[in-house]
This record gives sequence, C-alpha cells and structure tokens, in this order.
Amino acid sequence: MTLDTLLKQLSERTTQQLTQSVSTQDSIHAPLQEAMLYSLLNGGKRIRPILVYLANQFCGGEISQADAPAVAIEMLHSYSLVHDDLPAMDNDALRRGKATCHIAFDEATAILAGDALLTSAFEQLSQPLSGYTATQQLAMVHCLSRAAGERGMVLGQAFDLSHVGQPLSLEQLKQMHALKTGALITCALELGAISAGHLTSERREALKEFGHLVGLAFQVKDDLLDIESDTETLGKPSGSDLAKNKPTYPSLLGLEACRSLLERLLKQAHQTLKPYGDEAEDLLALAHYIIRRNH
Ligand code: GRG
Repeated sequence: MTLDTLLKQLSERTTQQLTQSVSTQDSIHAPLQEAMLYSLLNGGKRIRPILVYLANQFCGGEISQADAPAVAIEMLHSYSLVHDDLPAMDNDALRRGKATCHIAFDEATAILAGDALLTSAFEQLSQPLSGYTATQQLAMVHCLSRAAGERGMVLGQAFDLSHVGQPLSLEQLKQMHALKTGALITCALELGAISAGHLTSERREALKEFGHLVGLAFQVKDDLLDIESDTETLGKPSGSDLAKNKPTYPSLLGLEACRSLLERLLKQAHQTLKPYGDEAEDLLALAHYIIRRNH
C-alpha cells in the first residue's frame, strides 16, 4: 500500500470515528454540537491520530484498539486550535481555509465548543471500553492529561503568549515548541503504544526519541511553510509569524540552516527506528510526509 493510500484510509477512519463520537441526538442547544463538528470535520491533516494508529501497529496491536485514543487526541488538538484562534489569543479568522470557529459561530460558542472537545477527549478514554484493561485506560488518561496540561501544551501556549514581541533564544524557542506542539505528538505515539497492550521498554524509548525528532521537525517545517507557502495552500494566512513579530526557527537560524536541520532530523529518525526494519516503515514514511508536506 502506498503512503497516500494509508494516510487516506487512516484519516477517513478517524473522521468516521469522530463523527460517531459527537452526540447528534436531540439537544436543547444544537449550536454546541454544530460548532464541535465544524471544528473536527473541517479538513485537518489528522497527523496525531495517524501517529496513534501507526504506533499501535508498530507495537503489534489491533487497529480497533487505537480508535478511542485516536479520537481523543484529535478532539484535544481541535480544542487547542479553536481556543488558539480566539481574540484573546491569536485572534485568527482563517483556519484550514475556512472561517475560524468564533467567526463561524460566536466567541462564547467557540469557547464552549473547545471546552466540550477537551472534556470529551477524556470521556473517550475513560468510558467503559472492551479491548483494554483498566490500567491501560488509566495510563492513556494520564499520558494525554500530562501532555495537554500545565506541564505540556497549555504551559507552552502560556509561555508563547507572554513573550509576544520579545526575542527568544534558540533554547527557549525549542522548549516552548517541545511543550506547545511536541508534547502532543510524542503523546500520540505513546497512546498508540499503550493501546497495543504489549510494549517493551526498548520500543517505548525508541518511540519517545522518534516523537521528539518528529515533533521538532513538524515545528521547523511549520515555520518554513509560513514563509514559503501561500495563504490558499496553507488554509491560514501565510507570513503571519513575521506580521506578528513571532520568533521562529527561520528567524533565528536562517532558511538554509532550517532546511538542513530538517534533513538531519529525518536521518536521526531513521537511525532511531533502524533496529526495527520493515516494522518501522510506515512510521518513517509519515516522518517523510511531515517534512515534505506543503500545508
Ligand atoms: C489554546 C491551550 C491552547 C493551546 C494551543 C497547538 C497550539 C496551542 C496552538 C496552535 C498554533 C499553531 C499554529 C502552532 C503550530 C503547530 C501546530 C499545532 C499547527 C497545527 O497543527 P496541524 O498542522 O493542523 O496538524 P491540522 O489543521 O492539520 O489539524
């Protein structure tokens, strides 16, 4: 199977699972569910759930075991984008080529839809499920809450917002993105591994290292795309980092150094998973996709 076919299959599986997971029964206030579905189904690349599925496969799991964590992490990711776009944060009007949630609905609905996506993510992992032990479910809840919260994504976002317009060192920039974006990417791999049920510490360490490399590569590529791509392809305003005076990898290292860094990270990712041969093929193909993507 080609990578494109695999990505399409896993992305469609995620979309199907997400659609089933948001209640569409008669509600006393339909706009809440509409705003949640609008934010979940508006064309995301599904990188995090795909990482869950591929890590589950890498650890010898059953694909159905990866459904709940795949849904949970995409819900959590969508919440973070809805809140990030709010006027109090990045104040963006365009996301994935469409109006952001607070523009399509209103600010209060966007805040509440984000809140509901965040809490639903944990409902997905903690509800009675067959195919997992209670210990596995608790480990997944712990993994996601840690990556998303005050020691992970929220901390990275708070640091970012409090440093707008201020220069950052390369080390600070790395730390900020490791929390803001990297924590959830590594968590996706861990969730996939936990869901598979039989994980050696050696495989867990390899996945963690792979997650750090891919997380960093994802952000460097994101910064490059902001400069090299256009608004239509990106689905969000290009050049916005510069317009908002945000420190980025290209602003600190230069374009050429960023491109070389991406190639180095890809090589290191290959080295990390080399001992696993063909079993790591799909994960490595995804790392290539993340680095070569155009949006
Ligand atoms: C609001 C607590 C809180 C956190 C927000 C993730 C985040 C923190 C902000 C997003 C801002 C941003 C554009 C960060 C760059 C990296 C990133 C997460 C990009 C979006 O992820 P993709 O490219 O998005 O996977 P799609 O649309 O494909 O799902």
